[in-house]
Amino acid sequence: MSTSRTVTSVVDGQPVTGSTMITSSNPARPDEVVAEVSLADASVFLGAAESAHKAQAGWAAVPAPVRGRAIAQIGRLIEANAEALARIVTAEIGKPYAEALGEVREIVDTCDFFLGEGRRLYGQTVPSEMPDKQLFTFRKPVGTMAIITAGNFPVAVPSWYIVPALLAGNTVVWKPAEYAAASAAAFHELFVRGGGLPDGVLNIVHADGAATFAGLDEALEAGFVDKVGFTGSSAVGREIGALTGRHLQTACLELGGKNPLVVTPSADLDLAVEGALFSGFGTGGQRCTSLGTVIVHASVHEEFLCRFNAAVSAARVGDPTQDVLMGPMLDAKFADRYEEYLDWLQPHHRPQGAVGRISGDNPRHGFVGEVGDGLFYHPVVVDGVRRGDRLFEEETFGPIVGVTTYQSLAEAIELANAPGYGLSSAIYTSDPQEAFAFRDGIGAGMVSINNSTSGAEAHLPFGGNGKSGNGSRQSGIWVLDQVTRWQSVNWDFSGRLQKAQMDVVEL
Ligand code: UN1
Repeated sequence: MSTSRTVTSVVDGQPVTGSTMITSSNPARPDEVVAEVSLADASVFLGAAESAHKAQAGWAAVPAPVRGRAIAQIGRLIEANAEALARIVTAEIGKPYAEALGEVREIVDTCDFFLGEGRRLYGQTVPSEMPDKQLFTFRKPVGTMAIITAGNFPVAVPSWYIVPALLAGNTVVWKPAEYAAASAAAFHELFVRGGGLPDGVLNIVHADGAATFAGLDEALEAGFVDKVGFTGSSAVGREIGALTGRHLQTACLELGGKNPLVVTPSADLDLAVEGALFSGFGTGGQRCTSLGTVIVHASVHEEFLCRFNAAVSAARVGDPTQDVLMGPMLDAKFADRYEEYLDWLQPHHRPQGAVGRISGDNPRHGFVGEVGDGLFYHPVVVDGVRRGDRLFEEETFGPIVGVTTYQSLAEAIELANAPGYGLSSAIYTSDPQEAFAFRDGIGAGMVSINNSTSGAEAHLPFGGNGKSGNGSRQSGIWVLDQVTRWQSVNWDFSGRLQKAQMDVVEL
């Protein structure tokens, strides 16, 4: 299509082309090319890391309040260009336009939060055990961060890393998902222009996974990368964690989820249905926070299922530029993987007694608008999933929700924790004690009470446990522990050598 653009890496302020060209196409209309993307090889990643490394001291020397002002200006420019950026996101990954606009809003919220942090970035004063001596702590930037992000939130999730990283005085090499390259390029351009960022401070490298791993390995070896931020699958997260660990560096890992939603007998069932619908099928189920399994009390199971199926059948699915709950899959590779789950659900692949009826799938579900060869699927509800079923245990990253029943809250919590992820979770109840007991027992990093598993606000800690990550948290004040390291200072003005633990002051 004539409006497609060519996207290249940008290293030290200069465009860098690679040896391979791929296209990023519109998943709603696969013959519409959104961008021609020049993929870099490992040496470009290494060069970008070196540029970032060289630019870091200069950027860290800019007073933090001035860096905060740069973040403020980025936020204003993003806000002024919100609709244009959201349109690119919708065209490139098929996210419904209203959601895409919300995603851009999340960048602005993140900038709003951090612009003031430039005037705080507090350290502490700490008393000494000795006289005429004072202890302090300072937050220092980690240095250069390599940030590798998925394409389901092609602009908001990168901002969760990049905004605090820059604010704290770090420089960045960012590797976005190839299938979201145009969204990433537009974001990068607005950040560099809005913040007036010096060359080398925010580099972008479009590369495939193999080139990224090779380049990252070399960059870590050379000492050009001090910290890695990765949002994506648990499988790749393990590899990133292992690679980073080999170089004695750390990674902030935000990985998958198999997020449960518990419906108790005291729940407002209509509210629970609305929550399950958005949690399960918003973004086509392709959020790390998407709903995996509804765990519903046996006494309200039939009623919940009946209302849920009706809501799923009535949901608008189709052209993401229109008012729909769900557009197409993000990209062919996700559609292919999702097809495996659909195949598995076919009766001849179904293990004896493993799953119950596929109740919400309605092949006659009308799609909104022209869907042609787009990567569109019907939303599917599978009632009767059980422990051990793939659908119960695995993150599907697609528009499919399992349903199972429980008898006691302890059983519900056990089922909710069973798959071993621990990102998000939800409970619908009108009993505060039940809500509190769930909060206490659930292993997830995030808990919603009478709200969706997805749609976290941008200033609360975001992150998970178990297979969902390595315990790191993003967002709000908490992400500062990812982008800075504490330096402790002890200042002795006694004029003599006072030895800790040895020159003990007696009362
Ligand atoms: C993700 O899918 O990687 O809480 C992030 C949410 C969004 C972010 C999801 N704010 O669902």
